[in-house]
Amino acid sequence: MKLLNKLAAALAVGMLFSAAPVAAQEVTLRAVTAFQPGSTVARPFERFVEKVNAEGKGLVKINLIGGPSAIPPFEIGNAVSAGVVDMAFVTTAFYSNLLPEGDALKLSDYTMQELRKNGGWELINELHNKKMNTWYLARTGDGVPFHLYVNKPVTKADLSGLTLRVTPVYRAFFEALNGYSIQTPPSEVYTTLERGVADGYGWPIQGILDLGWHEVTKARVDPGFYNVDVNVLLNLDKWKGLNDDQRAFLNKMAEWLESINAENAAINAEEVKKQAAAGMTVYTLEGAEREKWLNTAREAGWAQVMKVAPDSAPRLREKLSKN
Ligand code: 173
Repeated sequence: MKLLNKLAAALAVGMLFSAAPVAAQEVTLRAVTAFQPGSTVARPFERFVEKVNAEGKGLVKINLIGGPSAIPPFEIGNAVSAGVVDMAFVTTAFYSNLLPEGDALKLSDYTMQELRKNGGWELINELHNKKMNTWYLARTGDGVPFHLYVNKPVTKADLSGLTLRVTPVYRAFFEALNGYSIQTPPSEVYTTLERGVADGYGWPIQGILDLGWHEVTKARVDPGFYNVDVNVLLNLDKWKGLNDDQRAFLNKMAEWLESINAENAAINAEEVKKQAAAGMTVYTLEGAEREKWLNTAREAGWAQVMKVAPDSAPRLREKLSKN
């Protein structure tokens, strides 16, 4: 009898284990990207999705449901925050309504690898957790500067008389140099330039040609400024609902995604060549004008973070900035 009881108990336990959700059950994450599918800015995330789906079989699958035509770029932060999607590839400039101090990421003087060691990532992630219910999984765009592109000459660190298409990335900087700014999503840049509604726009060094914008752009202003941040965010409840293996796997994939930021220097150099080959010229600011350009970019950027997020700005500057 005792033996039978033991056997029954063992069987029950066995059944319990086999009936319980198996640790290795695959989760499917619905993802959106804020950038034109196939374009240079979107590619790192697309490669990430391919890698996760190839190596995560039985564990994690990403279903990329679309780009900016699925969810407008400035809505993507809300969508991932509310769990309408599980994962988003989006820049902080598109979710400044939820996390105004996200502006500080472009001002970072450290690589993501350094920020993961010096506590910078913890602070960034904590702000994403608390203020927008997301987990900050990874950042691309490290080592990619932004530039001003123009159809009128810029020979000094002075943008008086120019109307410039912006997002929150560039607004404070261009306005500090007396430029007049209008905000549009990337999808409206071409027509804004074609119709002469703007004399120029901000954009990273990468991606001008695949968007066809060289057709409506005469020149680029050098030097570039800031560092692009395009981030992989997960809805925080979704992240917490994953098991340890799934989280560990995604962290490993995130580390890979950030490691390919090292490719950016070579991609940037190629883009410079492509722009020249397409007939775009360059206005290069030098000496005191260059200094003023870069100092204004940095100081106007931090002043803006201080204005919109006085609580977190000093902590962010301490962790992210070398000066
Ligand atoms: O739309 C933009 O100019 C912008 O803010 C941005 C940010 C990161 C990458 C590409 C564009």
